[in-house]
Amino acid sequence: MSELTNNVPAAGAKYDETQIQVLEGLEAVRKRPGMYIGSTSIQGLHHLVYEIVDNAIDEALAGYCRNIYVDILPDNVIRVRDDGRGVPTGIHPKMGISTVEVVYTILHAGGKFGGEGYKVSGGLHGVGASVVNALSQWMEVRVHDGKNVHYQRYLRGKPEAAVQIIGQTEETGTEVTFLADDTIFETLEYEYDVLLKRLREQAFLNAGIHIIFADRRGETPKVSDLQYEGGVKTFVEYLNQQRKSEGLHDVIHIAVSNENNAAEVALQYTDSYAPLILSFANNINTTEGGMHEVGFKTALTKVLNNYAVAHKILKENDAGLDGEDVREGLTAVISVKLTEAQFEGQTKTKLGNSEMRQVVYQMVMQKMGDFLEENPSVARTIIDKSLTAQRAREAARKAKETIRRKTGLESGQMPDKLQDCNERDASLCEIYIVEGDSAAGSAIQGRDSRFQAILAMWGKMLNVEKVRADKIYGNDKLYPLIMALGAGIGEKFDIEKLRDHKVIIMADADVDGSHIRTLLLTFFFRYMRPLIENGYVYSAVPPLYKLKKGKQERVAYSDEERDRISAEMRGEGNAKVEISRFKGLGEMDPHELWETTMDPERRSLCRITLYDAVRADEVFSVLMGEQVEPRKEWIERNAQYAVNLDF
Ligand code: TSJ
Repeated sequence: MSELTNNVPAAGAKYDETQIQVLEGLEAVRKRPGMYIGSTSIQGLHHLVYEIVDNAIDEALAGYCRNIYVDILPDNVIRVRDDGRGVPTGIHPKMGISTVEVVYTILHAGGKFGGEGYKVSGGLHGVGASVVNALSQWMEVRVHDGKNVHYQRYLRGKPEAAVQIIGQTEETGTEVTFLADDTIFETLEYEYDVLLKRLREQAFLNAGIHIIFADRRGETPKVSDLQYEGGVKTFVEYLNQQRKSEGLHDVIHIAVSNENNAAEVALQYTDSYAPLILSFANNINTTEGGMHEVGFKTALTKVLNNYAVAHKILKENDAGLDGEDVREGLTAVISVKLTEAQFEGQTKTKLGNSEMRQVVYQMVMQKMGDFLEENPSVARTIIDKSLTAQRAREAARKAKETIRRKTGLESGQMPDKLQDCNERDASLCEIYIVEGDSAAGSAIQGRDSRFQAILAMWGKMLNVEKVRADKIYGNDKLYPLIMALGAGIGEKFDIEKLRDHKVIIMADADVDGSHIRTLLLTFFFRYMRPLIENGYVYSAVPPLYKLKKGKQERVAYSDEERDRISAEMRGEGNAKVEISRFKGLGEMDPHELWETTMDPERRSLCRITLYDAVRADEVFSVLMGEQVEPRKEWIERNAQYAVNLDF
């Protein structure tokens, strides 16, 4: 009772019941936060923001709110504000206390008191404001109802006092401010780019919504103004711009809706080869796909085959276009909204409602069919692209066969460019992928050949985003790499056969080095994804500076470290320290390279993991823009001297 003595119960008996519910609810959430927000990692932390913002988006979808302000304040305090109706401030009929307090303290209270209309947004777990409150050191809510400002503050979910009027106002809206609980979360440091990606997605999916997102932690605020009248159509244009693909026609947009559900698709074929299909159900990114995606893919294949046959582009006896053919270079966004969405799958991001397969299928058959008839030149462009893909698929199959026979892709013969190591237990082996012949030369001489293999790469690496699979197998850069790793590629990739459990990319710390790293990572992501998922890919961290004082020599991996070491070396006597910059790996002698970059006792390595493997799935090319980046995780020694590798 003690914490709540400030409250004035509106109806005594009810208040007691409510209190018990509150305390039990809070305890459950704080005891097992993962059950409510997935995890207590940075992803869980970001979920707190999504949960709150989703409430404001619901208000916007209900037609009562135009602007949503999201701010990261200094010390990682989050503030979300909308100009909607404001959470109702009256006494809740069932609970007997202010509805505001009900929303923020009772588990699953969100939405239940709301009126008609279906609630379509809702975070991954859709748990509501009370969960965020329970997981916050403190939270404050201010509701403007056009007359009064109602205020309540909570500590770890418990109200400090009853809802109070703290001022007058002519505006309406809800403002929530909170500081996540550092005894629950691994980190409180929000990543602006990650939040931005999700907020932008919401702005695309809910055309016209205006989200103003600002990071006010640093000296100069970073502000993004997100509003897209074109909705998913603009989303597709944005994706293509991000993945540097040229659209072959204007974006096609189709939509249907009835009282129970709504579906829309925007799509555009591009000059790229990989497909990029993003699907959403109730604004949640369904990375595992589901019924809406199945309906889309089935219908797209069928409607294009129907068109090709009807217009005699395909003859009766010709092989039909298959799914892969009609998706080559396609960028599409599928968005469905429905009541009672069922989310399935490992990460609960697969839509299970089977009625949505039919809804999307019917829509695509009908509306895409009509579109093709009305736009014969676009239809021709799409069919031609698919036919080319079909021929390439056939050619790729043959190429793979030939190369397999010619080069013994399955024979285990090692390429010339590989200097192998002696050890054969993969868990103890490392392979350095080294750019440039002189750097490779130093690496070969400097390495510990018992467990370190060196693969030399030279010249321009293939950008696998820009070619079809058949070009990969015979490529003179990739083929030795595939052979050296020994695990095959694509669907046949077998992590059990991998020959080295540390695959270390060693490239210069400059723009060219960064480019090579990006190309290699793109290749790994597209064709050897388990390599990244298992955490086997690393980036070597060469030093940036050499410091000399007489006979004494040291190296530094960052500007800060350079300054610190230089001060140390100078010592009391202010002796002269010569500082020089390493120009590149190529100019290091073997011994130097070993000591600074390859010796497990002294080097640093940066492990490449996907920041969020699930979300990254189909969007690596977008990722490789500057959206969500693979997490840079510093391991082994020197963890504190993080150098910006600029992926
Ligand atoms: F998450 C949250 F609850 F903390 C929260 C809610 C956070 C933010 C930033 C905004 C909101 C919110 C809730 N904005 N607008 C609303 N609207 C209502 O709660 C509301 C208002 C009136 C009526 C009605 O039927 O009259 C119904 C609802 C759901």
